[in-house]
Amino acid sequence: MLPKKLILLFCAAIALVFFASCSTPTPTSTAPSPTPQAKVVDAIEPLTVALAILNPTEGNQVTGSVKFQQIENKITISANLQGLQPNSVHAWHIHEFGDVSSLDGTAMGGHYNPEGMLHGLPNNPERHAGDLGNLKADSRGEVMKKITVDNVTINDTKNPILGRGMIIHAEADDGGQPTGNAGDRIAQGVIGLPKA
Ligand SMILES: [Cu+2]
Ligand SMILES: [Zn+2]
Repeated sequence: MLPKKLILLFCAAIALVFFASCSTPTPTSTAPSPTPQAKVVDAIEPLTVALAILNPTEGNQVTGSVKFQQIENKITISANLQGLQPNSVHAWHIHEFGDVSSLDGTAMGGHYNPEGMLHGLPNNPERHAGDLGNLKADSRGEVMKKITVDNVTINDTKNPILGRGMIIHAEADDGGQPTGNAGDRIAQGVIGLPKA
């Protein structure tokens, strides 16, 4: 038979362990947790496609999309728009910011111009990188137009356009300074990554 004193001591020890384990959060592991390893990718993974879905600014009805397809150093830009006045002509530009937070499109900033050029039409080597010239609507107020340029890339080092803004204007671009006298911004969209 164990002495009473020893039994009491044993019970006290058990109680102590029990309370200690209840009150102290138990670490899940005593070993230091491994540092999560970031996936290593190239600084620039070149993309070949981008898409801007255009929505009308306040008081306008123009909708559509602009697709960008890059093959080596050339980008084909395809506009597909609806809701314009029949046979009307409209400037289209890439603007600095892909920011649709203003109802009139002004949060998109000025023409995308990383090279510090003057404004111009696409046949002029002196032009903003974002100067795409004009679109002409057909008799139903629709546009299907493709142009190919070599002064921008989707996300490469030369004038990358991903994340910037696509704007359709109320008037034609006459090539004049500083921005072609193209009037209000009637549709806007962010140049982003398409799902497919
Ligand atoms: Cu513009
Ligand atoms: Zn311009």
